[in-house]
Amino acid sequence: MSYEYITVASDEAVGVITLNRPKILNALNLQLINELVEAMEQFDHDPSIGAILLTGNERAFAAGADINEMADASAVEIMKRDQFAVWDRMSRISKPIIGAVSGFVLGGGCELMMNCDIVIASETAVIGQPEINLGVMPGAGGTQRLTRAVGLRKAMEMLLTGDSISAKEAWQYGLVNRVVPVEACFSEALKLAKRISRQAPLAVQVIKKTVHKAEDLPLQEGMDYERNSFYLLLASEDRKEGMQAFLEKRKPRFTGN
Ligand code: CO8
Repeated sequence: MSYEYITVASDEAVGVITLNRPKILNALNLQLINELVEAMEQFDHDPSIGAILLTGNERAFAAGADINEMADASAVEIMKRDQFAVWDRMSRISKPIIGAVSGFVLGGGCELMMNCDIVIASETAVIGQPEINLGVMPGAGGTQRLTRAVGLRKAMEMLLTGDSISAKEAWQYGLVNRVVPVEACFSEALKLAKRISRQAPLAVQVIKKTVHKAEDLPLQEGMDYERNSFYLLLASEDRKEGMQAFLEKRKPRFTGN
């Protein structure tokens, strides 16, 4: 499969996707998002891949939705495009997505970052939801995921002013996991993705799904979900292998069964 606006590669068991529209700061047009989700789904179905790494370039992870594509479209046209349906597919990817973000992470770019499960940010990252400056608002989760991540007051300030925050501030608010020098961003994220890709695949996917349930479910329902997931993993071959390997003082050989 060849893509125009992304590049795709693999490194050991990590599927690497790089946004590739550098001239306009990786602005997210419909085709790019479609390509991105297609590539993610391919990695998700590929048993040789254990984690997905999503990145941009040093100047921009992504500076938001492609404003050229939206500027003249009517509300009805945009509604009929149903462009957010493809974003919903992204949130159903079962393997962990690690983001490596530098430079501009704005609007739809910030929403894309928030679709990642773990984020390594460069010291240069500038993160925000500036849609209000265009007279609009986020449409791919910016009001919901940002509020869950940083809390109501900080989200309200960012969304109503359109002001960006630095990587360090994003880290203080728990919006990114780690801040590293720009030259180390990709390699740190890759190292982490490789570590996770070597874990028991079923456990990785079930843990990801169960953690996301914490965003939606009341505590007791989440606990019940967790317990059922726990019992499910007890039935796996990898559980036998993991525990046997511990007892035999050797490294486990997980197969994903
Ligand atoms: N869309 C289209 N083109 C863009 C975008 C964008 N979001 N951002 C930058 N560009 C283009 C510029 O027009 C410019 O093109 P050209 O060279 O042809 O003039 C090129 O990228 C370089 O940009 P600048 O010259 O402006 O570079 P600066 O370093 O001076 O400024 C900024 C960088 C601050 C990032 C500035 O470009 C900017 O403010 N960009 C817009 C940021 C923004 O408002 N993002 C939010 C967009 S709306 C949105 O994301 C809604 C989300 C809804 C859901 C998502 C659905 C997909």
